[in-house]
Amino acid sequence: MNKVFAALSALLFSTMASMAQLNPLPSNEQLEWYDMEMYAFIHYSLNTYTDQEWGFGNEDLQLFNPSDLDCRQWARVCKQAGMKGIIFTAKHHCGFCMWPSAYTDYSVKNTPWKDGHGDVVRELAEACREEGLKFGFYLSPWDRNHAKYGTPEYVTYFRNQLRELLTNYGDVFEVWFDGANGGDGWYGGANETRRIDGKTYYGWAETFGLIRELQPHALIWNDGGDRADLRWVGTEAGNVGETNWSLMPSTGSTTYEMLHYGVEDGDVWCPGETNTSIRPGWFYHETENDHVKSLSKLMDTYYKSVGRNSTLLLNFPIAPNGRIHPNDSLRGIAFKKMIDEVFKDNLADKAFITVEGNSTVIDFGAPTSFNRFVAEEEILFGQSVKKFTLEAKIDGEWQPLKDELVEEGDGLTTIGHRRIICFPTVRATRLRFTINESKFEPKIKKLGVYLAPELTPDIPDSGEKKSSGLHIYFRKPYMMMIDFDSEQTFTAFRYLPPQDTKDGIITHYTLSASTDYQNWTKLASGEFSNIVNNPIWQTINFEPTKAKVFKFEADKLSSGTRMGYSDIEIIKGSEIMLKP
Ligand code: FUL
Repeated sequence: MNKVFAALSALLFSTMASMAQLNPLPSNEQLEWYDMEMYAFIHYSLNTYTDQEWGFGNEDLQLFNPSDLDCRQWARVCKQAGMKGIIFTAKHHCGFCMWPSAYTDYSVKNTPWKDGHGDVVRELAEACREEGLKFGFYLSPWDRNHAKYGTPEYVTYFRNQLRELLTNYGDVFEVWFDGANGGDGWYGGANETRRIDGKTYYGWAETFGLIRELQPHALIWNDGGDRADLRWVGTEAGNVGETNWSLMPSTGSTTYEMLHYGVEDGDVWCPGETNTSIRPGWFYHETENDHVKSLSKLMDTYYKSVGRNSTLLLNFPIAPNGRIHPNDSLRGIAFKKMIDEVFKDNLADKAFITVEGNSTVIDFGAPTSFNRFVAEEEILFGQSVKKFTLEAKIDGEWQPLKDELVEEGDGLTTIGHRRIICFPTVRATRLRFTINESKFEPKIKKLGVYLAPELTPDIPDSGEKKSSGLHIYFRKPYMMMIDFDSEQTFTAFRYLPPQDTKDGIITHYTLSASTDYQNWTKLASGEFSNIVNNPIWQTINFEPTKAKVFKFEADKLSSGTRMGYSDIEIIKGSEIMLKP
């Protein structure tokens, strides 16, 4: 071995060893996981055929008979959308198993699909291997079908299923245990409510042990109990905190703040994975075909996940025919193209770079336009940076830049694996990046400066709607929730009904708001007159109200069973909308 190299490696090892005592470090699997950047969730189950998000556990097995199920199509679409792996709902809360489990009758083996000889998990694992994607699965701990749910016998059943999935389908990169646990369900006909303690009931230490033994390289995502390898970020809206530490305390309960921002002095490396769906729901609903997230929204999600020291787990639901709907696949592919477009040309590569103390100056030599900045820490040594600043030299003056995607402060705090800062386009000769505060000597691996194209509705496949920027989800088919990152003041709510069908048009409504998801204030209720014959924008004005979440309920529909919408807008501030 080259002498200099040997000396350097020895130094590196001793530095790493001494730092390991001070700060926790990521595992090799976690390092590889960051590099995946984006991977897909796939939600598919009996729910797909009952138009539900959560099945009760007694849904008819005869419903599962897709005409055209094609896991290769899923894998191809995901790959083209830039996804490096797929996590599949092998079993959702309804308990229906997408593989022929030996431990239950409630699985594909008793459906008409392939006369009971099919195995979706196998077909998908094989398709992933063929496309060079990693494979992982979601196994819901909560099982609304199982008669013994809530007793120790169920935990044995759960682990038996885990063993099947970990041993029969090749390498698994991630195992996902949903945090939704216990509540009402069919439970073998008992039809009752069962509560369990998600922290203790499943015996996580032993359950994790099984995974470590059978798939030592698999990462465990867990939100219900013992700290695993990856954490939830506290929301399904598609964003993690702009300050995002990859550390957590190894024991104890977690709060939203801990999940969303990580914990600076945590004693274990447990990075946040940002999960969200490409449409409002996790499962497919025909009424959502026009509500696939726009390119702007997906880019915003990318910046607020991959650009904030996290990864993006983006869900693609499967349609009843057994394929990803073209609206989702086209948007997913357009998303990947846009990411490539934004990051194709690193302006820093052609610039002259100097380091002056804690500052790095990127000198472009001539006025240059840019609107994105990227910094990466060498996290092999831990996560260090606590605060930095960015300045652009415009017309001979240093001007401070801030992250335009944050609501408070400048957003220039932690870096970690990758931090992307977005700001309006500036034309500057130089860019100065200064680290003001860090936990220990920081090591920056990469800097980047880019000029992203502006996203406008006229970009093909952009899918822009006013509701694109909102986080909308359904509690029930007639109850829409819209939540915001922070509490804000609002003055009006606007609803554009479906434009090409009368199904789902809301004729009578109730609108409520809350700051804590518990105490609700009714803002308005009433009738949208003549909405069926003239389906135009409807405006509900109300007194300026502080809210974090809105609940929009359909008290009556013109026809159909699920509320529909073409667009939604919520007006902030004191501006009053005029009734159309
Ligand atoms: C949630 C579940 O309850 C949803 O149905 C979905 O699977 C999502 C990814 O996690 O907690």
